[in-house]
Amino acid sequence: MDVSVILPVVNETFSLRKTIEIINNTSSSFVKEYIIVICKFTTKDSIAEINDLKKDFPGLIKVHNQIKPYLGGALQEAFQIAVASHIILMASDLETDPWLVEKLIQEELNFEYGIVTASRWIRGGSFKGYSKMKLILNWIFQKMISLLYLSKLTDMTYAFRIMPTKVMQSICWEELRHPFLLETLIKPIRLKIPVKEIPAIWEARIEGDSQNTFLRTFSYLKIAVKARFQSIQSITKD
Ligand SMILES: Nc1nc2c(ncn2[C@@H]2O[C@H](COP(=O)(O)OP(=O)(O)OP(=O)(O)O)[C@@H](O)[C@H]2O)c(=O)[nH]1
Ligand SMILES: [Mg+2]
Repeated sequence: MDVSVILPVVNETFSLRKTIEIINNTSSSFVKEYIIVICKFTTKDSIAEINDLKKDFPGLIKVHNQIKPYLGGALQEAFQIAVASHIILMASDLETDPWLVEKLIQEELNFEYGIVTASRWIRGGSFKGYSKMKLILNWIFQKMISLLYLSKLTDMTYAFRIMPTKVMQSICWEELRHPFLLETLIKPIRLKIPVKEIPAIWEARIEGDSQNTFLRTFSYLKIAVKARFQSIQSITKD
């Protein structure tokens, strides 16, 4: 087993570097490549940091300039170019704790055909610096989705996971914005790919701003309902 670590970047510099350095220190024997996805909004500072990283980690950094828009577009294209057996989906803003990558990989070693995903809601997980209002709505939303899918999973919107590359490459993806993060879990669930959760502590970023808007949370429901009832044939590329 080896991994392609996907890191979308808009305005991260030291957070991106720290992410890669920690993964390199804890899991380098598994990492085949870091796929850094940039777009036309990626800042000059971020590009400069990426160029330094290319020098510091020769042969390991693949930079992809996305064609499709937004975060979903960035990740869809990254899935397509990944060459390792597994994909690690995470962010470069330190809201996905790089110290947990080692654990994701270890868990996946015994669960190769399934998905191991991080949860902030199971015992041992938590949120630091999340507003009360967002927390309540997040909880309600998680309950709605797990009910809709008759699933015991507790955190289906936190996109911090390890997944088999072939499965991700065989699915027809739709969402271009942040709801893509939910789509990448619910479509594999429809395909009966087993999913296991491990606890994670989410901490608000200290660098840059989120590209997500709170109101968009509601558009996650659209893909949740659609993917729940669409045919299996229409989920896969076949
Ligand atoms: N290449 C690329 N990266 C993006 C895009 N949008 C967001 N990202 C990156 O993807 C990661 C996650 O995006 P955020 O906007 O922080 O979203 P989030 O953490 O899911 O949402 P919040 O809970 O609101 O912070 C960050 O590292 C962003 O820089 C995009 O359009 N293109
Ligand atoms: Mg974020």
